[in-house]
Amino acid sequence: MLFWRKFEDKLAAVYIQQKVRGFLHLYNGQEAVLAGSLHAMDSEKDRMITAYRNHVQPIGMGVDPKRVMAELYGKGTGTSQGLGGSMHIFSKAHRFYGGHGIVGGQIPLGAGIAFADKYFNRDSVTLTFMGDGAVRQGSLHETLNLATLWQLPVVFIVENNGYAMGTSVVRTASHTDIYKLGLGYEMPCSQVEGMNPVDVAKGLEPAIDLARKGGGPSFIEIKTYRYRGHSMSDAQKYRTKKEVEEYRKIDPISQVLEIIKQKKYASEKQIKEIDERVAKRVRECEQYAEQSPFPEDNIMYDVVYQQKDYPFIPHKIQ
Ligand SMILES: Cc1ncc(C[n+]2csc(CCOP(=O)(O)OP(=O)(O)O)c2C)c(N)n1
Ligand SMILES: [Mg+2]
Repeated sequence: MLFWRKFEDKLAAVYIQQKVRGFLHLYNGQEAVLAGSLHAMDSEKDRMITAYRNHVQPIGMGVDPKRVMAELYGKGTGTSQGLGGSMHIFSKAHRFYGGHGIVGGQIPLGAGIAFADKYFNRDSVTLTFMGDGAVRQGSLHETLNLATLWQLPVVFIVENNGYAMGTSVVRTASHTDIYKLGLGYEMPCSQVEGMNPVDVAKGLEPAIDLARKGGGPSFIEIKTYRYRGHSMSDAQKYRTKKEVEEYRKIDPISQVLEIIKQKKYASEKQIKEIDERVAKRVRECEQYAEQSPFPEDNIMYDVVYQQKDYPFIPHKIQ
């Protein structure tokens, strides 16, 4: 979690220097959701799909963080050869399916991936993440209906961080217990505290087990919080500094550090070494991204069209 936090702090810094362009949505504060999920899932076979707040999930799934940083820099060594950018990290090899900028767009795709697993008799489970804003999209309801009907091996996970851009959940929902949306589809559903990875793991394990055993989908709401703005261009007029400070008091990294110290899982010296190792790895990612070349212009013709004789291909830049 510390590495993810520092990795994204670095992204914020290089974004201000305009080395990373476009939008940048950071995950700071929500790390326990990912840490708990990774613990609960089977790292050998399960899959993950999420929205655009997607820099650290692929790292958690095993993608080399250098390649993630290079992708954000738009460099040819990035996960999508620099053509995806911040919102579209993807690695089929690591079973991480993006990275989606259309709010709620990943929800039916997550069910589709689960459909393929069921169809081919594979016992993988797909964790399909979405925000509290995404649950107001019609596609959620179409997907929940079919996922239950077909008993797909998928867990729908709502990361309720309280806001969709600048709009709070209370301003857009007639009821704020988002997990209850699952009741309408007779799907197991529950609400989980999301600032501690242990709570998250315990909340997700039964749902993942059920999906793997053929028991169909679940709908889990995880209560979390983001410290930074929606994206880097957010003046955050919709919330108070005090509110952010209150959540920082239950910061997932501090909570875990406290347990490590109390239970003497690591000495002060070892903790310091971890801090140094994290800082070094982040520096290595930055250097790699800085030193990598931009992709060749022509690559856009090679990556868009599968069909080899597509009419545009002869127009390749000479
Ligand atoms: C279909 C669609 N509508 C609107 C937007 C603009 N938009 C981008 S992010 C966002 C808010 C989504 O909030 P939430 O689902 O809670 O995710 P969070 O950013 O909190 O992680 C909106 C409305 C979009 N990208 N796609
Ligand atoms: Mg949100």
